[in-house]
Parts: sequence; C-alpha cells; structure tokens
Amino acid sequence: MSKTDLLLVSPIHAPTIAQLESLYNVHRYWQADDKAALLARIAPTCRAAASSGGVGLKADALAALPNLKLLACFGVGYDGVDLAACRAHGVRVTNTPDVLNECVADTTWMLILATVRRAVFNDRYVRAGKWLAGNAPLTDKVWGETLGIVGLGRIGKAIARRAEGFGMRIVYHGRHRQPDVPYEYFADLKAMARAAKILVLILPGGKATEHLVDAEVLAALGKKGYLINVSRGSNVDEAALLQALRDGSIAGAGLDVFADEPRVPEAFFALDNVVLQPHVGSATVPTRDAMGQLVVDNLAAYFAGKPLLTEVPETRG
Ligand code: NAP
Ligand code: 8YV
Repeated sequence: MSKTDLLLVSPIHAPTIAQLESLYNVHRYWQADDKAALLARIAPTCRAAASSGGVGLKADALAALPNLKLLACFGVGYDGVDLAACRAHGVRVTNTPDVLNECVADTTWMLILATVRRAVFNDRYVRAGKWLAGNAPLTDKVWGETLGIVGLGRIGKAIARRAEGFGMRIVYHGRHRQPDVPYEYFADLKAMARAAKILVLILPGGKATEHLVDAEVLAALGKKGYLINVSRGSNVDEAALLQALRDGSIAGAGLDVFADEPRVPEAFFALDNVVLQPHVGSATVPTRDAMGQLVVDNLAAYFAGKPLLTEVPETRG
C-alpha cells in the first residue's frame, strides 16, 4: 500500500523528519525546485502538512492545497502561520506546548546569569591573559533583585519558579491579571520596566507584539537594567536596543532571538554588554525529541480521526 502524502514545508528536527519519512510519503517543500509544480502534483491527495512554527505555511500554498486539513507545527510559537488563511481554508493548526517549558526556562536562566554576571566577558578575560594584569571588574548581582516577566504563560511560570530560588521579587506584565499567581501584576509595561532590574520577554511574536519593547521601555528599564529576550526578535526594536546598549541607557542584554534570524546585526558583535545565543531556547536533544513526537502524534491523531492533542486556540472549533 502506498504511503499517505505529507507536505514538509521547512526543515525541522532531523530525527523527526526520519520518523515522518518512515510513516508518510514526505514531500520536502523547501528543497523543491518548482514549488508550484509540487503543490499541483500533491493537491488531490495531500491532507496534512508539517512545518516549523516560525515558518508556517503561507496563504498562496494553502490556496493551492484544497484538501489540506492539518498543519502540524514544530515549536510552541506559531507566529509564522497565517492563521486567517488557515481558518478561511478550514485548516487546523497544532503546536508543541509544555514539553519545552523547563529547557526554555533553563536557557533563560543561563542568559540571565551570563549577562548580569558577565560570564562571556570573563571567559574572554581569562583566555586573553588579562587576569595576569589584574582581577576582572566586579559585576551587578541577580540574587534578591526584581525580575519582570513579560508573558507569564507556561514558560514564564517555569522561569518564575526558578527565580523564587534566587530570592527575587517577581512581577509580571501581560494583557490580563492572573488571580491565582502570587506575583505582582503590572498592566503598564513601562511601569514594570521601571520597577525591574531584569526584564525577561517570553511572550508570542507576530504583528500584535511587534516592537513592544521600544526606546521608551528601554529608557524605563534604565542604566542599571538588563533585557533578556527569549521570545521573538520582532518583539524588540533592535535599532533602539543597539543604541541603548552603546550609550549605556541600559546595563546589558541577553538575546536568544533576533528580528532576521539567522542574520544578527554585526553591531552587536562589538559590544561587551550583550550575550548572544543562536535561538537555542529549546535546543536540547530530549526536548527537541519530545517536540518532534508531539508533531508525529498530532498527525497520527488526525489520520486516525481522533481528537488533536495540542491544537492552537485560534483554529479550535
Ligand atoms: P503561553 O503559555 O501562551 O504564554 C504566553 C504569555 O504571553 C501569556 O501569559 C500571555 O498573557 C502573554 N501575552 C500574549 N500576548 C501578549 C501581549 N500582546 N502583550 C503582553 N503579553 C502577552 O506561551 P508559552 O508556551 O509560554 O510560549 C511563549 C513564547 O515563547 C512562544 O510564543 C514563543 O514565541 C517563545 N518561545 C521561544 C523559544 C526559544 O527557543 N527562544 C522557545 C519556546 C518558546 P496574556 O494572555 O494575559 O496577555
Ligand atoms: C523552536 C521556539 O525550536 O518553540 C518555539 O517557539 O522558538 C523553539 O523552541 C523553534 O521554533 C523551532 O523552529
């Protein structure tokens, strides 16, 4: 019996691709020379697609696949998905929430500590032999300070739990107050930035949150404040951030995400008060395996006529 067609829009975790190829007739969209011809060929039979959440599947490709019913995304964030087009074409969307919470929270803490305690600067200091000439400069501290979390969702709460161990005052900003959490709510992001020593971004990307952190929020964070972005690069005005890092309007930044990945503005490379990571929030083998398994399981549920495991709210009936 021939295998069921599956459109794989973008590269995802390699073992997941191998698993999908053992189960489906996988068509690698990003590698197709003639993408329109590929879509036309599989249009009569293709009912499901997989993609990374940051890439999604664009409206023109959705329109070319009238039988498509499911887009299974790898990643919890699905800012690359054209949700309006998916709804218009009756395509349901799944993502990979929860299984990555703890590793992304670990990464966030790696960045908080590395940025405030200047781990990368100090590593370079030792390697360059500068210690022989004198001790490294003293740093600011993390323990006991105020942590402002923008987006106290699944991952934000895992970051907050770790902050409790650091004796921190934890405050948060989002569109809604959460009555069942013990942390102080700020409806106003600028007011929270003024109150916080460390501002962590862990909210969705996309048009609704574009440049949420701009020059004014950075000014509110102030000369002693640190910005940690593990959400999406689009959430920060990068030009304003570069300016604030250069002129000392903020003390430093730890960045896992950028506006135009994998291209990172070279101006960041010259700065000692920024720690840069290549979007590795969830990048551990066990977590990526678990995210891949959720993609596989959502596809299996769809083809078995069972309820989807993790459908995004926007396409739930
Ligand atoms: P989640 O559980 O849905 O939480 C999202 C939080 O963001 C909610 O608390 C929500 O609160 C808040 N939020 C949403 N829109 C907002 C807005 N316009 N302004 C302020 N707050 C807003 O999501 P999650 O699973 O924790 O994931 C969060 C995000 O982290 C993902 O969407 C993704 O972009 C990013 N992420 C990055 C990596 C990485 O590798 N760096 C890995 C995983 C996830 P309200 O509803 O009250 O606003
Ligand atoms: C993913 C992420 O690795 O889950 C997310 O939203 O940003 C990361 O965990 C990435 O999206 C995979 O492409």
